[in-house]
Amino acid sequence: MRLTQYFLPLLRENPSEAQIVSHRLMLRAGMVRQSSAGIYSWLPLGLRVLNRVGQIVREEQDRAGAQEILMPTIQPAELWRESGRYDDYGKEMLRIRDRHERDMLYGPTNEEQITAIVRDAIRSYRDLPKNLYHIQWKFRDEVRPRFGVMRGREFLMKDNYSFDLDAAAAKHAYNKMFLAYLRTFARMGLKAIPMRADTGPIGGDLSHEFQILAETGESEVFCDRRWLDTDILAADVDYDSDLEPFFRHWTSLYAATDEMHKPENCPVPPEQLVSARGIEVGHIFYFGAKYSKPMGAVVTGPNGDEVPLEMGSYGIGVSRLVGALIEANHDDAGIIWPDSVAPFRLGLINLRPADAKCRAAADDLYAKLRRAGVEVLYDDRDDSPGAKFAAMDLIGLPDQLIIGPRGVAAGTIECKNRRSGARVDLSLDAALTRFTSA
Ligand code: P5A
Repeated sequence: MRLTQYFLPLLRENPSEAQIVSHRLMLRAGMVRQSSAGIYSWLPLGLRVLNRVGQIVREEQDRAGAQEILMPTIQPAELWRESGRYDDYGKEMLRIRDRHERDMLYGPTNEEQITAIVRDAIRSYRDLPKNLYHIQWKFRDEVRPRFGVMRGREFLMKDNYSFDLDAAAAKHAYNKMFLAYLRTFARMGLKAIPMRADTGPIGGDLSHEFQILAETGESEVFCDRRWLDTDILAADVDYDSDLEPFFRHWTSLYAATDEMHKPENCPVPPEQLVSARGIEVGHIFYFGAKYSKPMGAVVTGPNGDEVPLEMGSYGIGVSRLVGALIEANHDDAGIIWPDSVAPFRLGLINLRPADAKCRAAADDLYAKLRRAGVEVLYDDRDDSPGAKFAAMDLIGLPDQLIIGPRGVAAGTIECKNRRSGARVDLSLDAALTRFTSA
């Protein structure tokens, strides 16, 4: 993509409304613009990251055996009256009346909707297990939307729902998602610690939040100091094997959110306990028959008796992750994207677009990289070198290739790694090979 053609409205100054670094950088790097409180438009650069995050989430859901669907954002109120949550949910729910005076709502979550779909389609235990997910916008009329996309009112969530015959099978489904979440966040280069958590309005009694430790986190969290030195690897475990030992291993070190942490019962001695702030990027729940029972979602079991479906639900804050990734990956000059979620793999800077030789060399390299399938953002603007360096550092692509008159005369190009700052001069061919052979 040529920068002269790209819609990338960068801001030089820090926007005064942004209190935390990710919000500031998302606005300055032209990723999002606020539409109203807690509601954002995603611009080309931001949408690329959002889609890449969504794609990693999707691949790990598919790997774990969940199947993608797409449910609507607008739901009928009757479904929520069936479960009893219509009144419980309070002012967070955006209620809408259609032209026929029917009560509708903009979904804050989809437990009721999916339970109705599965109830109407599944009759026998032989149809189980099932696990269905979607990536869809939600609306919660939060009292205090803040920190940009971190606590929005409209936000993108991956949510999925598991359906099983009995508690043991449902726990296996929970364990699968537990593993899938560890893998998902690890692939983004994030250390998300699973913590025992409160279940709030979703319900049930088994629940884990996945928390990234960050000063700007909204929740207070507690964990064993040893978590700080633990590498959470993208473990490759067979999803069909017994996952209990795996689950026990990853929950053996203490970690709990504020609501669950009771100092008097904490097994970790005070000197070994870390108290920190966390960003909740995922939350999983096992709630058994909480929705299936009132909504009549039953199957015929092996003995011919009717049993309510055992359910769990599992959420990842896809749009929140974009902010969380920046909180975890930035410096004074701007964002530093991990390769796995970067909006473009490479930035190509032509320092002197007016110089015919520079232009020819840069255009040629750009064409070759594109032909090789490398995603490149090519700064072909007529601007000062300083402005170009600052813009490239701000948007944080993993590597930069810099072409200038001196290099062109010597047949070389400068290659700068955004994270380490390391610079090397390479021949044009070597630069091409470096980024096309991976
Ligand atoms: C699980 C999936 C649920 O809603 N129902 C379906 C369950 N869980 S949750 O914890 O309430 O939300 C799941 C994740 O969504 C993100 N999230 C938000 N992101 C941005 N702005 C918000 N206002 C917001 N609220 C929730 C979080 O990452 C959360 O873990």
